[in-house]
Parts: sequence; C-alpha cells; structure tokens
Amino acid sequence: MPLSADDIQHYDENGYLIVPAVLTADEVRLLQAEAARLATPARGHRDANVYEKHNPVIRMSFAAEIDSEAFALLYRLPRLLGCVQQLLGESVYLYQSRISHKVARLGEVWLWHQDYGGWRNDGLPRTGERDILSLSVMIDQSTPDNGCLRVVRCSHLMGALDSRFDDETASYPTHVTDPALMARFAAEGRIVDVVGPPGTLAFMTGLTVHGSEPNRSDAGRRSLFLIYNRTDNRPSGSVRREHKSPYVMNRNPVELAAVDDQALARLARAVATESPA
Ligand SMILES: O=C(O)CCC(=O)C(=O)O
Repeated sequence: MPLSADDIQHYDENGYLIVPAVLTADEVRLLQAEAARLATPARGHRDANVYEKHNPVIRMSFAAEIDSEAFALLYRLPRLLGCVQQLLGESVYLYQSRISHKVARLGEVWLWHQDYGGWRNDGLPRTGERDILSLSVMIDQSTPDNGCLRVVRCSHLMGALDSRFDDETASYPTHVTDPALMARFAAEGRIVDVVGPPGTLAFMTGLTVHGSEPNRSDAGRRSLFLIYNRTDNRPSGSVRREHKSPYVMNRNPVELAAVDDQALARLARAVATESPA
C-alpha cells in the first residue's frame, strides 16, 4: 500500500496525511484487546504507564511494543514501515511510541503543541518533515466528540514556534503553542479534525501543531503514536532525565527491518483460536 505522489505532496505541503482502512477488523480487534491489557497496573513497570491528572484513569502507555507481541509486529508491517520509508528514506528506527488512551468521559485535554518542543531537549539534530515523523494509528473510532487528534494545517512551515512549558494542566508536560497564534490559526480555518474508523493512519511532522479536547463522549478513543526517526538523525546531546527509561525513549535505536505483512493477521487468528469469543 505505497503512498501516492499526491499523498506525499499533501504531507509535505500540509504537514499531515490521513490514510484510511489500513488495518483489518481482526488486526484492530487484537490491538484493542492488547491496549486494554497494557492499560492496567498489572503491566508493572514504573515508567510504562502515565495516569490522568484529575481522573484516576490511564492517559498513556509508553512503548507498547516492549510488552506486546502484537504491537511489536505492528510498527514493522510493510503497510506502515513502507510508507514511513517513502517519506524518511530506507534507514529509520523507532524513536518513541505511546498509546494515548482518551478514556470515555475522563480522558483529559492535550494542549496545542509541537512535538519538537520536547524533542529539542533531546538534542535531535534535524526536525524536517523528511527527518522525523509521528504516525498515529487509530485503535478506536476517532470523532470530535471523543477528543480526536486535531492538527493545524501548514503549521510545520513556520518552523519551531515559541512555546510555554506547562506541567500544571495535565499529568504529562507540554510545550504549549502561543494562544494568540492559535486564535489566528482558528480564524484562518486551519484546524483539522483527524477522524476515522479504527485502522486509519495519520502521519504528522514533528513541527505540526496539534492537540485534542477532553473526551466528552461515552466512547473511548485510543490511538497509538509511533515516532520514526532517520538513523542519521539520532539525538546527539544530553538526554532528558525522564528519557533515560527505555519505555519513554528507545535507547536501542537500530535500523528497522520489515516483518511479513500478514504477521499481525496470523497472530490475530492464533489468539482468536486460543480464546474464542
Ligand atoms: O492523543 C492525543 O489526542 C494527542 C496526543 C499528543 O498530542 C501527543 O502524544 O503528542
């Protein structure tokens, strides 16, 4: 499922790209079950799960691929990795990954930010749209009501923006984009809701301003964020203290090799046979 020339042009010009219907229903079902399993304290690693600030529910699970065979296959499927290589080049590795859980009624806000605001502190050499990117995989249906990801079209073209470090609003700090600039983006009609059924992909550059509203619906909205980086763009400088954890940042940045594109589907069938519904 390679990206078309039009897809790539859309990504380069707008700073994001939505690709629907990439995963099958069986693959999605397995990822949903695995995301639920990883969200419990039974996961047992101090750094692996982050909880919401105001509600006693999960906000994020870092590095699902460490503790789940399904997620360990997902990010190396040619359907995902092949598209990433079209955008970044052949030699890429996984920089970071996290499931954003957005629990029904309780999932809290993500203030507007550029991911580069945090990566800058990791000593990342380059942050262009062809150096590093976020790939969001919808695990549940994503809608405006359940707090879908929202992106600001073409914001990546403005480079690294001034931001305010905010570790008060949510349980995970954010380098928040200037509210006056956000008001301008809104007035210009540049805010895009990233919606779709589970199995949809959304690519986003490291400079694309994004955020999401609290989940005001009865439906959870889980998305996996996979951050891929070029191997020649590994962070060089000091690493943030919290990133010493292998969960928060991949400390073994090896070049990725694809797995068989049917590997996740096979695992889904095997799991369904072991434990029929
Ligand atoms: O899950 C979301 O709504 C946004 C997550 C996000 O902005 C991030 O992980 O950087």
